[in-house]
Amino acid sequence: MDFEQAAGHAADLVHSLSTGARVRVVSHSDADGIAAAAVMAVTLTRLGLRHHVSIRHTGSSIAGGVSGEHDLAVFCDIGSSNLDELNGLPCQAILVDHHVIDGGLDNGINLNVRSYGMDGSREACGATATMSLSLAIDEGNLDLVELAIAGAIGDRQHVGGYTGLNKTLLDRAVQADIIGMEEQPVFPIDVPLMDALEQSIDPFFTGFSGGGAIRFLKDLGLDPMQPYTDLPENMQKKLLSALAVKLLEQQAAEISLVQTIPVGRRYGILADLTSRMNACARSGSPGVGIAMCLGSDTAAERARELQQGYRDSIREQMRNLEKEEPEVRSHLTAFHIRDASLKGVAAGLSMEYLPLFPSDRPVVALSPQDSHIDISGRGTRRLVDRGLDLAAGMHEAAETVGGSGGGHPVAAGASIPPDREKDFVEKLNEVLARQ
Ligand SMILES: [Mn+2]
Repeated sequence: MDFEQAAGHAADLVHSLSTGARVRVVSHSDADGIAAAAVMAVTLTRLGLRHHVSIRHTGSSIAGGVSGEHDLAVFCDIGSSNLDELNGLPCQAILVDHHVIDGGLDNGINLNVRSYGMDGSREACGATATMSLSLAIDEGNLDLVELAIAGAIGDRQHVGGYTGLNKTLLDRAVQADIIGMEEQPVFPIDVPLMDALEQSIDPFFTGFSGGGAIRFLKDLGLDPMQPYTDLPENMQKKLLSALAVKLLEQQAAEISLVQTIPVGRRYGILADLTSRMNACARSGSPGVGIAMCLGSDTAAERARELQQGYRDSIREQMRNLEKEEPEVRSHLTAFHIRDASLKGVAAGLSMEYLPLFPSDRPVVALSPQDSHIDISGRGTRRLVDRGLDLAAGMHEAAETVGGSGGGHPVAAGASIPPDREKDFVEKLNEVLARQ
């Protein structure tokens, strides 16, 4: 059976429910999960089915709240490592996921894309898989595809270009004029340039705080208060090339300042929608993210505030790192960070944009807690192509010092005892050297 057929069967199961039936939707606490939950919620609403959405973290019990009163449970972007739990449910389940699945679902329909030969790390995410189910239920749901693509961006599946199911859905959306592919600078274009540049996180410009951005703009003969959109074309070009030189000077790994990006007719720049969903998830308010996707203006406003707060803390972290000298080893760069929730994103951005963090080796952020040290590592796709496997490295190095670790080749984490930091970094450097 192929994925589309299986989605058809799952759609039949949903259609077989009588009006007023109760459906439980369980989804994952990240941007992809929020997008998937929103797609599923709207799909069920349009069918007149009562439903309740819960957002859960991986690693915990996820099916709590599903009871005999429910006629169906749909798990989006989560559940593939909870098969025992799913198989023991008092009602049937549909599993729509893209995470590694170990075992089988014999209490419903498995729509994990990996079970149908798709690459769950690049070709399909929880939200695009859920979108397929939604389309199998009703082709008229194609208008929800903006959410699905925003979910794929949340799981960074757009990096290197859309492929597989993600591409199929994006192409359909473009053809139906629901999404437009537009060439846009990577910084905000409708706010004063000084703010756009000073507040930019990806790319991150060093030295742009405390008036640095204003001086840079004045040196170019530009009015810092003018938004990019108001500049004549020749001045836009002048600014872009000056910024490219600036990024070269700070030895940035990535210097493309203009990108062709998906812009939704309803939600606008989809990466921006993703960033708002992400901020909601990280601040423990996934419900705000879902409500925003469902069209609530109050929720959209709150999500903006959360996004702003999250971006502020990342920027502050990057400004601090700018002044810090990291520990550069032969095969990794390590630094300390106080706020553990920012360690992953700070590791990734520092490697890309800070001159003292070499872009040819992974970055490891260590965040000392009361009883242990929380660790995040980030690599690049290029390094992974050359043999880097951070998950294996973190696992081995953490085990050696009595901790635990794992994740993905390009992004991994570990937790180790408080006094074993030196040994851990030493061991990890050694393992990465072997790779
Ligand atoms: Mn996902």
